[in-house]
This record gives sequence, C-alpha cells and structure tokens, in this order.
Amino acid sequence: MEQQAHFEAVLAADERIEPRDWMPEKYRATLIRQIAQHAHSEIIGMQPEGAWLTRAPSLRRKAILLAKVQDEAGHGMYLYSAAETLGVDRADLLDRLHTGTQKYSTIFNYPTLTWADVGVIGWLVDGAAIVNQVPLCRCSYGPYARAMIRICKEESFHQRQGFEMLLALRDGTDAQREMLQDAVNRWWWPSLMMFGPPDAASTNSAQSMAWRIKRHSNDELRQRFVDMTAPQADVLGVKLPDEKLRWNAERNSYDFGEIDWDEFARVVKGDGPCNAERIERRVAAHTEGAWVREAALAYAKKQAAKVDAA
Ligand code: FAQ
Repeated sequence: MEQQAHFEAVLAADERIEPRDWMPEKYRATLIRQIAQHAHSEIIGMQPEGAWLTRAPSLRRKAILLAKVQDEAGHGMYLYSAAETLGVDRADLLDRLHTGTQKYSTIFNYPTLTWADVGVIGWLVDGAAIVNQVPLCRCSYGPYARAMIRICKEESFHQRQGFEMLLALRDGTDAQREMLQDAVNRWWWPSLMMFGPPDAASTNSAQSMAWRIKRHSNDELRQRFVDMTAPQADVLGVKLPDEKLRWNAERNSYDFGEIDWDEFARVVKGDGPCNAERIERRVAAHTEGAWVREAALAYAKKQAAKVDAA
C-alpha cells in the first residue's frame, strides 16, 4: 500500500519513476511493450531509406542519408537500453521481433520506389515521429523520457533534411515535381496511421494516459500533425491526396478524410507490401552479425578479467 501510494504521488507531482522504484506490474509491462515496439521500429526503419544509400544522387546527399540511417540505429540502441532497465533482455526482445510476437510501426512496411520517397520519409514520417515523440520526453518513466530527448533532437535534423531535399525537387524539372507528388500520394495516408487507431479503438490509451506514459490521445496528435503539415505542402507545391482536407475556421483546425483502417489492420497483422521482406532482411542481418556479438562479448569478458586481476 505504501509503495503504491508512493508511485501515485510521484505521478501526481509529475516527477519520474526510476528503475529502482516500485511500480505496478502492468505499468512495467506496458512500458516494455511500447519501448520495445518503438526500438524495433527504429531499426526496421533503417531499411526503407538504407535501400537508397548506394543510389543517392550526390556525395552530399549520401553523407546526409548515411548519418540519418546511422542515427536510427542509435535510437534503437537508446531504446533497447531503456527497455533493459525494466528487467528484460535485449536478445529476448529481438527474438520477439524476429518471430512476430512484438510489433513495429506499420509505416516501415511500405516500399521506397523513388529517390523522392527518401525526402518524403524525412518530411512526413520523421515529422509524424516528432509530433508523437516530443510529448514522450515528459513520459513518467525516467529512462524512456531521457532517451526521447536525444532522439527528438536528431529527428528534427531528419525532418529538415527531408524537407530541404523536397525543396530541391520542387525547384527542379517537371519530372522531379511529378516524382515528388507521386511519393506524397503514397506516403500521406500511411503517415497518418503511424499515430495508431482512432481513440475509440485504442485499447491502451486511457491507462497509458492515466500513468502519464502518453500525454495525448492518438487522434489529438494526428490532428496536430495534419494542422502542421498542410501549410508545408503548400510551400512544396504538392497536393495532399485527400479531397476532404480543408481548413475549418470554427475548429481552428483542418478537417480531413477517413483513414482506411482495414488497410492498417492488414499491415499490423503482417500483410503489408513489405512485412515479409523487412523481417527476412532483419533476421539475415542478425544471423550474419553473430560473430560481431561473440567478439564483443569475448572482449568485454577479457577486460573484466583484467580488472578483477588488478
Ligand atoms: N503500427 O492502444 P493503441 C519513427 C498497435 S519511430 C503498428 O493506441 P498505444 C522514427 C498498438 O501497439 C515510429 N502497430 O496503442 C523513424 C496496439 O497493439 P498491442 C514508432 C500499431 O501503444 C523515422 C494496438 O495497435 N514510434 O518513426 C500502430 O497506446 C524514419 C492498439 O493501439 C513509436 O513507437 C502502428 N502505427 O499507442 C525511424 C512511438 N499504432 O501492442 C526510421 C512510441 C498502434 O496492444 C525512419 N509509441 N499499434 O498489441 C507510441 O507512441 C504508441 O505506442 C502508439 C500506439 C501511439 C504508436
């Protein structure tokens, strides 16, 4: 009772729960679920853009893209470390990703067909990630909140590099502008799905908000993203593929059309355009990297033995 009261007092004071603190088992399980899914999304998210590293149109673009893809790996590392403070093992989490018992974001199951897709991912996908993740910097669990502060700083660079790349396409040839519009047509709706199911169907939101893991509902953040992005589309000279998108002066927000939730459900269940390919590639990378993990562990053991001997 005393521990529960302490937990609730920390939440009420908007302070942070730390790994050493007592916490309800369901709070721990919810955090493990969300942080692990988030970590998996970061490392699976390296694949769609990574596919363009060998085809970047200039050395400058290649250097920027390399930095971005490496950042995503780093985000995965911060997040797996944050999850480990809750008593789980990174190897087990990766196992769960590889066997399909833990999810990752639907957005990374769509293909990157042209170079414009790389810019649109920066603009829309990293843009949506920022809207979703800035509030997570104030999440009630300390290690997750602190990881998010670093991640958000890097996401903001990612978003800008994407937008800057798209400005170059806007100012390019007709064919480049067409390529830009085509990429926007394909990525707009999946980006809106990143925020999760509508509030009425969101099974975890109410409890996660009460625990101050989430600060806003899925629909609130989705609306915030649409309001932020629609004027940016005008700057880029592209049309967002939604006939119902229009400014609503009464609500002081954009109205927008209905998301295809059947498509969302299919992609979550593993039946998206690239689900099988993404997991196959991930498992292959993991298997091929076994010797690196073995070598790193052997080195760490040797160093520890040296310290013991001293
Ligand atoms: N995809 O009850 P809710 C990035 C699942 S990182 C797949 O509303 P919750 C950076 C959900 O897990 C992108 N599954 O769930 C980058 C739950 O199933 P479960 C990842 C989804 O947790 C950029 C069920 O539906 N970001 O982009 C999705 O309260 C470029 C019911 O949903 C994060 O993970 C989905 N889109 O809210 C990297 C942020 N949405 O687990 C590379 C942290 C929902 O009960 C390149 N996560 N589901 O079986 C969150 O903020 C939350 O977990 C939500 C979902 C908002 C995603």
